Amino acid sequence: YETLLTEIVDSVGIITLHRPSALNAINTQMVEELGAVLDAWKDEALKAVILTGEGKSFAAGADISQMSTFTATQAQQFALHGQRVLRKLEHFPAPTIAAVNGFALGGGCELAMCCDIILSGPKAKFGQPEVNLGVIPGFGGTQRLVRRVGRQAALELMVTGRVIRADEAVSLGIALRIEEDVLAGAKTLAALIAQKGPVAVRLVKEVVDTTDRLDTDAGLAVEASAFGLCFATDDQTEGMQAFLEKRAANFTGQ
Ligand code: CO8
Repeated sequence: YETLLTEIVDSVGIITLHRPSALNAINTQMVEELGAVLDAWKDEALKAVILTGEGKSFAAGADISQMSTFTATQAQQFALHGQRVLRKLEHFPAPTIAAVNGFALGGGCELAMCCDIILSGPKAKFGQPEVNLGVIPGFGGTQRLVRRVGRQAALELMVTGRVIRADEAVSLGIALRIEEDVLAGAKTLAALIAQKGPVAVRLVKEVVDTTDRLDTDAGLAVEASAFGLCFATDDQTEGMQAFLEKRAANFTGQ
């Protein structure tokens, strides 16, 4: 890949957005390459995926120089393409962690919000400043920001384009917490997840994702089925046996 660095360490995938000369601005090539990595990794039985940015930026938005000459149809296609790829990230089978090291603006903030957990570096900046450019969010901000922070706070950010610091992002619920060394914090979190029963970890995410828009009774029925399914796995036998024998579990993901 030219716009991404990728590696897998101890079953944890790390994707680093890598266009440092443009603060990792998201262009068509980056969207395509991100989609390709996610496709390649979805059957790899990864325990977690970390998404971060090279240098002082996570991603400073979609690439303004590329977008500046778009026709309306090209802009719509770019948004739809980005939305499809970001949906793959959102529904990736393993938990995903955005390690936001710097600017997460516009499309960069929208990209981070597709991850299950956002950890923020102390100097990170979040915002949806599209209105400064005479446009609106196009990679899901009008949907995911509203769900994360509520309609009032989301609209205030989107109609003013106000850029916020890490502490406000945490208090609003955009990011979970601030980590002094955000990539190290994300790796520690991923390693903790990786110790758990792999089938159970995936099922937790799958149930949360698939029941998100259902009413509580329908969601509870899906949860009960998935809970039952756990009892058909070696991980459940091993996890409970290990507890009873007062030893660490040795999960196989089966
Ligand atoms: N696109 C392209 N290039 C960028 C972008 C960007 N979003 N952001 C920064 N760059 C480039 C700069 O042009 C500059 O390039 P050069 O060195 O060649 O002049 C380089 O990165 C460094 O940037 P700065 O010199 O500006 O760095 P500063 O530290 O002074 O400022 C900022 C950093 C505040 C982040 C500033 O660069 C900035 O305001 N960037 C734009 C932020 C922005 O408006 N983002 C939203 C973009 S719109 C969007 O994301 C829509 C998403 C939905 C798309 C849906 C499809 C249609």
